[in-house]
Amino acid sequence: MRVLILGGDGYLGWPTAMHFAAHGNEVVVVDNGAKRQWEQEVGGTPLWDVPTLQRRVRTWNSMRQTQIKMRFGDITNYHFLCDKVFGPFKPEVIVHYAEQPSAPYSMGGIREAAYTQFNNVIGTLNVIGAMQKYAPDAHLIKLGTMGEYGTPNIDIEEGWLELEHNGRRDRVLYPKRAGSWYHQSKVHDSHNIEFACRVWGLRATDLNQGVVYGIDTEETASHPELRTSFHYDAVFGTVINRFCVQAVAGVPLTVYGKGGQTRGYLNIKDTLRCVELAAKNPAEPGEFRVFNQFTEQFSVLQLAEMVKAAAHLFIQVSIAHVENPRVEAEDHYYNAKNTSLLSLGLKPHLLTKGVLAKMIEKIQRDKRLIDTEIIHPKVRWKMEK
Ligand code: USQ
Repeated sequence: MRVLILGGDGYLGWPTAMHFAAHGNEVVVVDNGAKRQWEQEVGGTPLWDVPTLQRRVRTWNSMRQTQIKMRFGDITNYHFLCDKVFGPFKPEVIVHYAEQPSAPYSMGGIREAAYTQFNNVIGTLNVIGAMQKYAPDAHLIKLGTMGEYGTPNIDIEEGWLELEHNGRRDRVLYPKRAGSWYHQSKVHDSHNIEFACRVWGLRATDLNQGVVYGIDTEETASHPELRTSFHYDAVFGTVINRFCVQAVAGVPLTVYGKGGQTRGYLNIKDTLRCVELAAKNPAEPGEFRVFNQFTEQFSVLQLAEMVKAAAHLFIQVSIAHVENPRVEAEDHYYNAKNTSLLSLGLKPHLLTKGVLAKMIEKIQRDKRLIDTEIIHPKVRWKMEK
């Protein structure tokens, strides 16, 4: 397959590019290096230095037969996307990660909120526009988020809800109640993509992904210059990765508030497998399909206890209930469906003590690299007046 990876320099984009190339697909990655600028802006650089995308592509191409090609540019520029990417490459599969991915970043102020929504919503609109023009039969695999649903007091379905109202029935998009300007941007994307499928007959899979954790995939582990980013700061680090670093640094684990916040989680290796399964089993023309992409549900406090237990043989870990910088329910009902990817053949890598212990051990070897200044959250959901 000709596979286009948008956002190929990111935590998930780069491993996905290598995964598709390793399985014999023709891969083009696109990135504008924006994530590296946001890291500078908030002082949240990854634990291990990440070689430039150019260097990682060169390293991959020197080692493997299936080459990765790269285009440097911004997908909010429609002409770039058409003339340099879609026109020449005519992708069959588009995997779209090219978005500002951090909820705290988007809550930093109205500038950050507007930037996040412009970058994400306009970027995605350009992608569906270019698809319609150059690759109308291609399959869009869009990374959405479980955070689009929020924490409703009913079961979370996979994107759609069968509804009966005043004696009539219909199938509607599941109601959304996102928890940040970032999560809102993904809600807007979902609505725009559904419209494009309905009106232009495009085919799309919205992968509503949970919180990802992990350091390595098969390909990133194969050479130090092929590694992906691993964030632990309060803006770009996700909670399990952060807790593992905090355990090693000797900082009490930062459970926000009561810690009853429950979310879906998955290993980075499963992200790649889910995207691959979606690519091999495409949506039909005109179909807007939603898969909930997570393998397990945990509360934040459960996670902290699991990290503490996994670290316990070699480090003493304590748990702190810090004031929650976010506005979110800390004690709520949560029951989300995730059967679609399992029925396509996903075999989950579960979060066990062993997996956490391996992450902690690896971080421990480079403990000196941890900057404890970037661990505590500074962005608050309620803006200063
Ligand atoms: N949390 C803590 N302590 C911390 C960090 C986080 O208690 O030190 C809590 C948060 O308050 C939240 C939960 O852990 O309730 C998850 O937070 P997170 O920062 O790991 O994840 P989130 O902000 O939800 O966003 C991440 C990714 C985003 C993706 C999303 C999936 O950054 O790109 O869309 O996970 S989901 O959460 O399902 O929406």
